[in-house]
Amino acid sequence: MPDGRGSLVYHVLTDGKTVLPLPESQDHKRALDNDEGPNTGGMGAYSPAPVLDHMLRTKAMKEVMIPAVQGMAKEGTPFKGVLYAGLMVNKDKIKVLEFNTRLGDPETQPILMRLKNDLVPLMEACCNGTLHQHAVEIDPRAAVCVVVSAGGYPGAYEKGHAISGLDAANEIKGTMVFHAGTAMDGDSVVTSGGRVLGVTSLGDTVQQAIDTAYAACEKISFTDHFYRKDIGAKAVKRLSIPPKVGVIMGSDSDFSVMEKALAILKQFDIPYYVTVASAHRTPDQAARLASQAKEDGVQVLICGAGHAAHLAGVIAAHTTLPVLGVPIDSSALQGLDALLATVQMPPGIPVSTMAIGKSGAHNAGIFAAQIIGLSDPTVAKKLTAFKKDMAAKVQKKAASFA
Ligand code: C2R
Repeated sequence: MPDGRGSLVYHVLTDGKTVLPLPESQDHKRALDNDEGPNTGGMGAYSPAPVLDHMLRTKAMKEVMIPAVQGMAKEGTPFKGVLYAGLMVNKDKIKVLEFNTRLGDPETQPILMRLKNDLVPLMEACCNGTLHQHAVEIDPRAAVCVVVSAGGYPGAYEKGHAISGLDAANEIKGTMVFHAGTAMDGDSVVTSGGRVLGVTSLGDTVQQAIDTAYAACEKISFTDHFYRKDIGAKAVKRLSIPPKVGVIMGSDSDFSVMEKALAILKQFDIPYYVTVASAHRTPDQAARLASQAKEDGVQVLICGAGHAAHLAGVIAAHTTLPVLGVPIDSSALQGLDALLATVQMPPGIPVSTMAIGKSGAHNAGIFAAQIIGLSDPTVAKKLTAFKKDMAAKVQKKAASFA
């Protein structure tokens, strides 16, 4: 199972004040399949990158991109344009590898395929300081770019070979061939660089985008051309892992609390899904999620809701899986209403109720890990290490008072 580690590229547009995220993108630096061979400028990319889920995307904005833009403004050197961050994800943590002040290649090709806006007005708004008047519209589909290179790249390679099949590739639905190292020789397009073309396709799923991009690559030919055959394979692998925990929130407004549960699940490498459903507002969908969960391989459901929180109870009514309830402090009663509504279930419908708010969400994550740890020795081992680490931290605090 992928372990929640990975590097990717995150771009934002900014006028120095407003920061608008573009979709993340993951590139492939090595020349050959399975990340073998020498380093290159990039042999392909895909977007979205499943290693960066909603929680980490929010974190990347809050902890990296917005502070960077605000920091530069505060120092009297506001930055306007595209800010690129190379990020390293490690479970629930994000570190910055590098910043660039441009779009990256070939990460940009999938991003531009998913960007529904015209880029020019956005760039003008970056210059004019009017970015707050714009919203970035993203195509939810996946995009995959395969870089078609000259034989020998990243070492010595020949130039000037005629390229055939460009029109046929561009005619494939949802496909665009980006030129990187090409030139005109009379009427024909010839190679003039190492990374010659970025063949990029959209698909309803990552697999569909991969299949379409490779079908387009097959139309293209020039002397000694080559490309990696495994672009996007990591995303497909990651997406194929079934979730073991379902995290259901009564509203998206509960996210800042429920992300504490997600951080713990990430620390334990427990795959989860997170969604919004309401016993009040979407009762059929809530019931459907609950009845389906066990069949999908989910082992525990965590429900977070505020106000008169009926969510955990209704979910528990429709499943035999253990349900953990997190009362959320979103109402004038600061979570007491949600606590009573969640904990006071009638006999026959147990909901294991956590504390109100963030500490409850944190504990729900640990509790879910404990349930999974009963049949998963790897998670059980991590729980033991987690407890030891917690005890060591307390001892360190105690020592500071000695
Ligand atoms: P909005 O912020 O969407 O108005 O929601 C949510 O969990 C949230 O804390 C306000 C609060 O209403 C809660 N809610 C429930 C349920 N559905 C939404 N308690 C439910 O099904 O119990």
